Amino acid sequence: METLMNNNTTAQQAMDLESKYGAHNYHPLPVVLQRGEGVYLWDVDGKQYFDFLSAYSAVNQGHCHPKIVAALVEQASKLTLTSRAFYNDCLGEYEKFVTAYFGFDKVLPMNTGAEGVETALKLARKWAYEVKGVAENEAKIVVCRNNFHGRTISIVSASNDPDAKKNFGPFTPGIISVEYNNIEALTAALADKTVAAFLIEPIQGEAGVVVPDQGYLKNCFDICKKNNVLFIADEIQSGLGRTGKRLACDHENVRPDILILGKALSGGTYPVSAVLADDHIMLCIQPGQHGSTYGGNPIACKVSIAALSVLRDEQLSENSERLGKLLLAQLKNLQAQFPELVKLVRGKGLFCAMVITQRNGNSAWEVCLELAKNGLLAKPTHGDIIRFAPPLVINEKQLIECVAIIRKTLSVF
Ligand code: IF1
Repeated sequence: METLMNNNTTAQQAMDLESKYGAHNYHPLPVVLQRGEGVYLWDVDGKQYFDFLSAYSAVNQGHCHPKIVAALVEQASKLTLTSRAFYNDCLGEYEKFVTAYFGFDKVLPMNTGAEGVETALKLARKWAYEVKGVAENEAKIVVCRNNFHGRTISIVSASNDPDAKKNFGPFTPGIISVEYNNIEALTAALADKTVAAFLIEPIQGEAGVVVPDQGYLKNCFDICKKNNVLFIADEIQSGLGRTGKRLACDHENVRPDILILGKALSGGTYPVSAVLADDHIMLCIQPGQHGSTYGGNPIACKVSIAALSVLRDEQLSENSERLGKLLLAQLKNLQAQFPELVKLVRGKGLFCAMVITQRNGNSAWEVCLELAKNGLLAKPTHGDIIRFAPPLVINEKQLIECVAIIRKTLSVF
């Protein structure tokens, strides 16, 4: 594959090594990154880029945020891992901090997003049997079509994406899928008394930043309450300032029964995820029934406190809300300017997407290659969608520069 910068052997070597020795489970853009700071990335040739993917919203606080890195380094030289067989002097402090931050009684710390989702599903099932009174092995989970919640077998069992799913069966039973943004479909599904929980991305990320109608989340929550069903929000991607509020659920004043966080919970420095719930749910899980070697380790705890402090102290949700409006307005201008090429733009906060008119089957990929040449990194999804999600530390001047890059790029197609 040709690199963006010609005649450079370092970049080509790095890509060749991955291709030869790594599993082929990804198809990256041909850019080999070496360094990051704030909204910027640099490749091995020293070329500078704006990052408009933010590692799928894990680096909301910007690359290598000095306060988060300092927390990581300080704790790494002191104590890294004890396992949960013993207490450590960081976990309780973190648990108090994160539960106060989001307003829940308890937290269960894990590492990756998928583990967070699995934890929430296990918790919901346990609650269904022990509190709601569902008959053994009968509990159901309702999910939305076109969801993305991760890649474990149970989670892909809830997917309808053929790539995510095909030939990974047999699948976990007890999952019902309903159309997203369709309140009647959810109402019908929840008539089943064996439903434990409804799992939802408040804004669907992988589906292409699909924003549901105003009021949909609140309606879903109310229907869940009416039917004694837990409302589980997967805010792994939509949370932590990305959509212009602390959580995407905050836009409709919905407080989920179970909240799943990941990605930016560590500002991109360490795998940290968390499941938050109140006691009447969380205490359904007792010692020995769930856990993880690394979950709640001292580094993760210190890093997460730093990452959440940065979000709050630097008012990144507010910046995302303000600049998100500007970005969406500018993208709408571009749509008006290039109506043949840009089919649709949408988004909330600094979580935006552009739908490209398909001409040769992969035009979003071609646009992303050209964007990269012009110094902006974004990732195509579903062949025709480009997400625009810069770190939330971006400022107005930088954002305007980025819009100019996008305009210049679109003009050559
Ligand atoms: C990959 C997508 C983004 C997520 C939500 C759970 C997880 C994710 C809402 C799992 C992960 C990632 C994973 C990444 C691609 C990416 C992604 F395009 F696939 F959908 F961000 F848009 N819930 N999303 O978005 O978290 O276990 O990965 O920590 O390469 O698979 P994880």
